[in-house]
Amino acid sequence: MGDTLFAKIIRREIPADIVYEDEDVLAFRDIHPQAPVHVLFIPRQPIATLNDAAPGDAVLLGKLLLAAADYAKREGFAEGGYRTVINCNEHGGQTVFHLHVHLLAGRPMLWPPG
Ligand code: D5M
Repeated sequence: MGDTLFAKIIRREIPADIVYEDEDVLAFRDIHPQAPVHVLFIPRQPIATLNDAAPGDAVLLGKLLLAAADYAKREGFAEGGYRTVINCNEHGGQTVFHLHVHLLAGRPMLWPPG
């Protein structure tokens, strides 16, 4: 359990372009960017999907979102806007089963998403 691609990035077993980290959260650039800015925010603690998050993970989930918003402010695109996404399971388009928040920015986003 927990031995996904992202667990390997946390353990520095595979390289990643890490842009932020603290005791709970790691953030790195998506290898297949869907926008000029595409960063993934992941908890160090492995949670497979949003379905697997428990009430005790509430603070951790909040930290992921706050880390994304702080990054947007630091990088200067918060006012212009951005999108955060958590894909869950097959219909959500999830491919890596270590919960992650996508932060996308640098172009106008369409709605509804595909
Ligand atoms: O998003 C999983 C995302 O993970 C997808 O946008 C590609 C990205 N990805 C896959 N492998 C890597 C590595 N090695 N580095 C950085 N980003 C990666 P999902 O929501 O599960 O579809």
